[in-house]
Amino acid sequence: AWRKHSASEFTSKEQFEKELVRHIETTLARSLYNCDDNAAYSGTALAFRDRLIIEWNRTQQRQTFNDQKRVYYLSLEFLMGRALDNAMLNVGQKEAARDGLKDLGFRIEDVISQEHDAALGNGGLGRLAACFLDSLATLNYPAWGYGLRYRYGIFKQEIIDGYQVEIPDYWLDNNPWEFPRHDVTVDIQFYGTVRKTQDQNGKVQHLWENGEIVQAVAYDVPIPGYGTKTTNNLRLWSSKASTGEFDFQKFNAGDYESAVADQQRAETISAVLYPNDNLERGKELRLKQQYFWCAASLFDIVRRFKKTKRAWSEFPDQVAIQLNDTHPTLAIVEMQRILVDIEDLEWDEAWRIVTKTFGYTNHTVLPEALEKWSVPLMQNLLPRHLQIIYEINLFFLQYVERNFPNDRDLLTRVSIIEESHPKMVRMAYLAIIGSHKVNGVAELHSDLLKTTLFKDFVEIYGPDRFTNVTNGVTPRRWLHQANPELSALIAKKLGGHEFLTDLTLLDKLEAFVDDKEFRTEWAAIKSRNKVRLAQLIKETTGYTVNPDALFDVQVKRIHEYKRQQLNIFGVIHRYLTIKGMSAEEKKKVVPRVSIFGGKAAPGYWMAKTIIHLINKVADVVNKDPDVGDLLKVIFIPDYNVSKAEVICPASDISEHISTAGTEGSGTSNMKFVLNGGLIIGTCDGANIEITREISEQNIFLFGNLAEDVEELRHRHFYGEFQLDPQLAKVFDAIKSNMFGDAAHFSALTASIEEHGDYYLVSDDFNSYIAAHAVVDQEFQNQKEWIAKSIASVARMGFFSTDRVINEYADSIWNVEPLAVKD
Ligand code: 26W
Repeated sequence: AWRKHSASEFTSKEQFEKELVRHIETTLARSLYNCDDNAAYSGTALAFRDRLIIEWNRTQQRQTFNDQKRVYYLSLEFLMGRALDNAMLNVGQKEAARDGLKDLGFRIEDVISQEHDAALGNGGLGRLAACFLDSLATLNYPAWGYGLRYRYGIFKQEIIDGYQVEIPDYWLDNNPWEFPRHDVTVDIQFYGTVRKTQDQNGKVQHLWENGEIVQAVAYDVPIPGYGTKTTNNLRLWSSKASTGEFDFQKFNAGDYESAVADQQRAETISAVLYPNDNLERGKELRLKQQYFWCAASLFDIVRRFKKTKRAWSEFPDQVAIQLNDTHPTLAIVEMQRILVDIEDLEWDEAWRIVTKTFGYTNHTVLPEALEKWSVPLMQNLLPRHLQIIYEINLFFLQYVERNFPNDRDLLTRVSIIEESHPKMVRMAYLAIIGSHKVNGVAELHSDLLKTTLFKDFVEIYGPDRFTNVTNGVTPRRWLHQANPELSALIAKKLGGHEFLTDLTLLDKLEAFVDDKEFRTEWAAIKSRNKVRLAQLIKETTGYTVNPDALFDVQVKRIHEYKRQQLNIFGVIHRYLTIKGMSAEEKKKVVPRVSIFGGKAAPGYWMAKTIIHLINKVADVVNKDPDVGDLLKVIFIPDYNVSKAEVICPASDISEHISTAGTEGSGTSNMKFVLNGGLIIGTCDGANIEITREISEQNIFLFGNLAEDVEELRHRHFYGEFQLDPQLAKVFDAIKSNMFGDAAHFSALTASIEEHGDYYLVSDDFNSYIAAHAVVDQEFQNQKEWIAKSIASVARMGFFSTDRVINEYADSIWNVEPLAVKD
């Protein structure tokens, strides 16, 4: 009954307005007469937050009462983006809010865009975690995310004189979406020593003592499902100095300065997201972050389990923990420590529980991304954990020795400890040994894991421990929210929005591929989305672009393996070609806008050089009267989730052109196709499965295959390298200082010409240029092009994270959704 009287559960414009005004006048203490977009945003957010928190509470009660197995998703990154629009759509009251805001003189789009992105992630892995949370809630799974509450998210990128400049992203001021839980804290220990003793029964015990204690404080973020009452929880930990005795002693001893320094050191743990994508640097603070977050999360999970008073053997029936890459691998060790050192279980029983509980997802095969921690570092920071790792390794190597006698090489290869100087702990191996399932994120990637990186482990454990779960994206944010017009058009044709929760229903669109009126509407929406992107380009770069030109987009983290350099060399080739044309020839050129966006890790010089080159090429090309509207080059600064929501619906083609075998999956490829853009790409990651679904007719594939890469590299190494002649012309142009001092770019050209072209830019250049020629050709037949666009969208049903989550639930977690009645 109390439910009906809940004041904040508005379902009409009038009720929403009442809530909005109440929050503006009382919570924010502002007058309606000096209320700007920002205050309107805060008021609207607070009104929706009230709703979410009511549903959040009910969901938690329901899940506790039901007492079934829960999923815990451990991720060091959650790249959430904005929350308000998502909350409005998932709760189903966006129109009430739109009308209410309009009454008060606001445009809902302006209000929504006041929100600061929650950017607690680098790229693909962090955004995947955010899409998973959306699907978990939408599908009513009892699931929590666990992460770190960084004070600074991924840096903001400015482009100054063509160079990337990093600005700290301090995002927490008046963030209405988090709830501090000052009563939910966990003390976390670092450093110290291990003392071996015996209990009354003579059993050996390990006491980890005299360490430094840091406190973890929980902050909860409600995660609403779409069209359901389920509102799950994302729990982020913030670090704080412990209020324990130890520190008070220092205060009392008058050592004020050192007490304050301790406090600062404690708060530093959750201060900043490491901005490296695919590069592990082995910094102590990063290991501290990992342990702090794993230990706090496990304490929380175990505390919740213990309330149920079940036997420990039932733990894996109540708890599934998924490791998002190796970053949370210490959770495996911490769990074993809790069971053996604190709960007094026998080693073998504890280990059975651990391995049944954990699953590990690998996202990359790049060697420089594989986590290894130095043994001395770990010895110092986590002495007991290192002992446990050695113990796990001992039992594992004994098992291997029993099954593969006298294979010393095998033992050396698979040992968790690499025998280098210093010795290193191989986190991926630890994650495999401590989990019951290991998965890759696209078919090719999972196959490569089995045949290369983890080959020995397939031998040891058999193939069943290894599986594939191809990535997806949430259609709520990446179609409905990002592209409301297309979502509405599809809903009109299919008779409702059911496709948003069953994306395979999109296949019904295929029936309309030949419907002329439908094609016209489809094309008109793409056009308007391009106009919207052109406005963003104008606002962020000052350049005016022609929305009728072919929009060619590559947005993602800047990395040599993703090959933005191939793209910009292709652009230079196009520029030189146009410069060499007669006026007659120019008339046949398809006007193009080449759009780039993405951040480089601050210490990644080659990536920064690529950004610099793109911007210098833009400077020259965009003001060259010989070229005019035939070619424009744009670098959109500070690419992030909210910009992606404008960019993805506006491409004609997008580029997913990694060296074959290097990209785990890619997920923006799915976002672009889902929004009616075609793609040019290599046979890599999920491109291969996208091709299988939408057919080869609808994608522009080029380049060498993964199976040929090793041999090509081998040949380069033995001096058989021949620079592609068209690429040579591009390099000549760069070296002629056409784009400013060539010295700036010499590392980039040399990496190809002189240092073995590891990413096969030259090998793929010719076929890349040829593929673009086909793109130009086909773009001129707009009727066919739109037909391809519609047919592709119709066949994208597979790439929803709803399908992905159901696969994890069935084949890895063994969890059921919780039925929710109204
Ligand atoms: C330790 C440094 C570090 C940081 C981040 C190493 C590795 C990472 C991530 C694994 C990088 C990442 O985001 N990988 C991407 O994950 C996506 C989601 O599965 C895939 O779609 C991308 O192909 C993959 O590059």
